[in-house]
Amino acid sequence: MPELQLDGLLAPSHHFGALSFGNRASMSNRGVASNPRAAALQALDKMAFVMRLGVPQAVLPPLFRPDLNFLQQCGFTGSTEIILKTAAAQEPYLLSLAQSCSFTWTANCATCIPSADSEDGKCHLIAANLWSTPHRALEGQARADMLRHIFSKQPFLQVHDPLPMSRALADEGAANHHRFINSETDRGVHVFVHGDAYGIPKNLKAKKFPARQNKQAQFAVARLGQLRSGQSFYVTQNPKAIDAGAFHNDVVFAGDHQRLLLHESALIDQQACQAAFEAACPGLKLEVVGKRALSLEESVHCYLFNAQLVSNDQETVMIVPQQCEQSRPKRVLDRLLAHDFVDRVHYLDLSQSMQGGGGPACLRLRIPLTQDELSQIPQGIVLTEDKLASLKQWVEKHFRESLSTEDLADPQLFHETQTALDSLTQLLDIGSVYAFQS
Ligand code: SUG
Repeated sequence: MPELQLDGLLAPSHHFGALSFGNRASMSNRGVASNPRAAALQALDKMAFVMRLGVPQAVLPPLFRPDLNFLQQCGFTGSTEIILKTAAAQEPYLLSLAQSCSFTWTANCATCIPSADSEDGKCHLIAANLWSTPHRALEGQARADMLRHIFSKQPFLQVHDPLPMSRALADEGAANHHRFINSETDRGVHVFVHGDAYGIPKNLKAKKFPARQNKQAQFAVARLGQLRSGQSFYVTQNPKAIDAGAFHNDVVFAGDHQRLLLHESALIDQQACQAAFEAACPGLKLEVVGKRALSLEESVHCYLFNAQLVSNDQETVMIVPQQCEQSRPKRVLDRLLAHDFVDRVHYLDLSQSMQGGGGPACLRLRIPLTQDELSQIPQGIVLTEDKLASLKQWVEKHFRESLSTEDLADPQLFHETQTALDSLTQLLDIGSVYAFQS
């Protein structure tokens, strides 16, 4: 099954709001000016690299920001200009939430149960509610609506609304989900990783930072996606990893359908989990990195485990952030090459995303599709060389090179965003998506 890589585009209000408690990069960039243009171009460079390997690559349009509805629900009234100005003066934090572009980390937008693994033979995308952080909690329903709009003519694909907004069902999408393939049956083997669960013993709970993924949410996701029974594991994140800043499992766990790379402190009962994964996926290439080679803190700093693994007929490439070029992570990567875990390592500058705590794998949602399903994906969102050139021009025309938190109330930024998103929907040929277009 080919795997579509769906990457989210940014909106012009990309900024560092220090909005994610437990995400060390986010917490340490409070007040730092962002570069929305560089952020969008860096994300496009990654997509270009993947596309040129021959891997199907598509783009997901941004959500509209600011979320004016949210600000209105918080009691701000009047014209857009007045709402922005009053919110900036009285509640700059709420304005930052409303202007957040964290939806760019598309791994969090949904969990995919592909048609090969579902009872009804449909591909299911279950949008995540992102309950755990106040800014990301504003994304879920809007993402579901957008996915439904884009895939409205694809009857093989069903988009589900996010789970109810409740701590008991906190869900962060594919960042805590992995799919292997059993090479003997060709069926998917799903691994759901949670940090919280109803009745979880105290010693399995993170102490310093919140666990964002709830196990009951993952049971619900599997039910909604009609996941065939007998193909899934529900395993627990090591609280030490969460407390070290691995707020999502994909900060310490990477792989593809036949490879797994993980930190030795990623999971509870890790030895038993590894044995179970190996039994379920004969031929699984498994690499465990010990804390002596790379501590949890170093892993969270360089995001080596947030590698995006992509393959074509010739090679498997591991895309990692350029922070991994430092000597200790590089030594780990050199060892992986020596073990033939992958054929090549590609270092990329994703500094703007990394400042928000997002690496290569965070930026994409994997959607395994049959060839037939893939051929039905709306061509407007599929990346080609021509579309890439147009998207680069679009970014250069509409995105600023510097944005501070004070700029978030600038009415001009609001107008720039409207113009940018209006022209994007034309460029991608996806009709009217945003409320202001209707
Ligand atoms: O949810 N950062 C995101 C990073 C998400 C990374 N995704 C995966 N690991 N799959 C988050 O914490 C930072 C926003 C800010 O500080 O302005 C932020 O939302």
